[in-house]
Amino acid sequence: MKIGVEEASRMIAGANDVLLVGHTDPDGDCLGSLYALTKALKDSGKKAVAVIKKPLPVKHRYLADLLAPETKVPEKADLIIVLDTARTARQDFSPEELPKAPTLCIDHHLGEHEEYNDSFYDEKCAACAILVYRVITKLGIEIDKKIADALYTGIVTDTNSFTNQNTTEEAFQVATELVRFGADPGKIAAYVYGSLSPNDLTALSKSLGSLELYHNDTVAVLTLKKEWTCGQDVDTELFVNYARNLISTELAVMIIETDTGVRINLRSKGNFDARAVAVELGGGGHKAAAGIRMQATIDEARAALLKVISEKI
Ligand SMILES: [Mn+2]
Repeated sequence: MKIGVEEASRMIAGANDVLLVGHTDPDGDCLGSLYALTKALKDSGKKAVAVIKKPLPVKHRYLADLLAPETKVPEKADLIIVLDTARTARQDFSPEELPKAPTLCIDHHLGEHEEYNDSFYDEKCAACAILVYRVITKLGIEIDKKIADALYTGIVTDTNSFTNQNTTEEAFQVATELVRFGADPGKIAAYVYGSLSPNDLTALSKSLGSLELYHNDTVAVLTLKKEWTCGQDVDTELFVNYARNLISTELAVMIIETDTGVRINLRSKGNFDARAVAVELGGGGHKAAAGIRMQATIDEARAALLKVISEKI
């Protein structure tokens, strides 16, 4: 059921022992939202624990004091808060791995929120961090510098520095408020965009060499093979933007080979519905930015994607 900020805040105010969980492969918005709400609830005197499965990416290590990878999930909670996803299948910890407790979803994706009894969602909102900002403000909890930095991280990453189609007046307004509360845009940008390793750049250069263009150059596809990553974790989050930034591109596709198949990032300049393509292949997201995971080879994934794109273009 869709609920508003008042009801979401009432649910949180009535709980003393809160467990917070994000989505798999958490991004800056997910991690910033998790960090900010956990710290705000702790500051207000509640027990609040955020659980993540994998270590924080290097670029978000400034959030490490509250977000350490958990191997053991607490056995009890009064309330579970799921952040930045519309689907239980996308949760970093599945419902089966979590204690039984009322669950509140706070999210900004288009999707099947009916899986959650209580969902505070707004798909027009640029970042989940903005919804978390509304909740913290409603609860009357002070936003200190650390919470401000975390929420600002969510907005700046999900809007790609205020350049994506989802960048709204509200995104600027809340970002301005957060800077007033102490968020440091220069420092956050230095971490988020300036933490690449030489291996990341080597992988990027190989990936750029894989560029393929379809449909009169309006569909740009990049791939990243595992053998190009030298066995290391590569920060691929921004690779897809190089394909999007081609003048002719309407839809950019990044296919990344993983241990279990492929991960696919889709970015649209606005005319093409990236989410519609993702949903056909079991993924989800937004009109301008969507993602899919498939148990497939790069060649199989490319063929499946091009088939769906041909039907929709
Ligand atoms: Mn988000």
